[in-house]
Amino acid sequence: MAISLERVGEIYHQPLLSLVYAAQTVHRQHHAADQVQLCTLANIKSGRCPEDCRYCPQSARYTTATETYPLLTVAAVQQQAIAAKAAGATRLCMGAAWRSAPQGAEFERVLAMVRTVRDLGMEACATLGMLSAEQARQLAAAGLTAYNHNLDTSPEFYPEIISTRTYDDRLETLAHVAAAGIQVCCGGIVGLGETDADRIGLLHVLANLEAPPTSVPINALVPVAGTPLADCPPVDPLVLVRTIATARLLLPTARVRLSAGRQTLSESDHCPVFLAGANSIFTGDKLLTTPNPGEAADAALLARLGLQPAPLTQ
Ligand code: SAM
Ligand code: DTB
Ligand code: SF4
Repeated sequence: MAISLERVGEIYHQPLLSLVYAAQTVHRQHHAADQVQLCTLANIKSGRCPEDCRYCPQSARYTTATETYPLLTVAAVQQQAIAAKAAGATRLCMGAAWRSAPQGAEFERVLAMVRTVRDLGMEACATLGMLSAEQARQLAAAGLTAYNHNLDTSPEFYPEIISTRTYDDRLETLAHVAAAGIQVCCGGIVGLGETDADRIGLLHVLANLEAPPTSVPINALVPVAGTPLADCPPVDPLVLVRTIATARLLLPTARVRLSAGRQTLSESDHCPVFLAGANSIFTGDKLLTTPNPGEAADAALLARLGLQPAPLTQ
């Protein structure tokens, strides 16, 4: 059932405590209250990306201190998956700085990576840029659990952030992913200079996708020196809370992932975000290229809040 933009705005703008209470109520109807899914990122191909996403340290258009390297070997990714699993992660998300997934030997190697991660008994997610329908089918056949492809912000604000591809390009790949039977992982970023209306616009699109996302990463911008958004002010943690609570209410059964940007959130800042319905995080000391809290800090966070790592569900 389609939900109107106006209704999403009403949900988002209600008094914060009422919003969080409603989100937590819905959360408890569909999820274990004190469990959080642990996912780990592997940057399988770093930097030199032809796209111009203004937030991204991996775009070739900007001069950043980011390490660049070509596609890793299957063995290297297997090692990362084993280490992530030993640290409690149940999902490995493999990211590549491509505009579109390549054809040929490199794509075959990615398929082998997916099979390797699945053979370890982990969920496998990939984010490789745009996909053809055939590539989506091949990833599905290799056992890919989910494909991450973010819409980032509202359709109106999108051209201010990325000029080298369109919102419709993104929607097309999401349709290929869904048609292949792969779970859709799709979310966005807060702190890009967008307004409440843009956050509402993104959430409205996500809630009305033909195949709604089963996981929704909400990133807080990590400002990186050399990118056009390097000087964006830090996002208000309560904006993050409002965005996540609205996502929880619109997509009750999805995993809502508190993604990039946790490094600058205190333990106390994390608490209302989980209360708002976030039930997944990225663990490890690195995201793709930027720092993340790391194993010891996250173990302390989970212990302090009494949260348990969620067991594998499939
Ligand atoms: N190149 C592929 C693509 O863009 O779809 C996959 C990798 S890309 C780095 C994955 C996502 O990371 C982006 O869609 C964006 O939402 C997020 N991201 C990238 N840089 C970020 C930053 N500095 N802060 C927060 N999120 C970021
Ligand atoms: C997502 O939404 N966030 C992750 C994952 N999907 C691929 C990536 C965050 C990247 C943050 C910036 C960096 O470390 O390069
Ligand atoms: Fe490339 Fe993805 Fe970064 Fe955009 S977000 S520049 S597509 S790696």
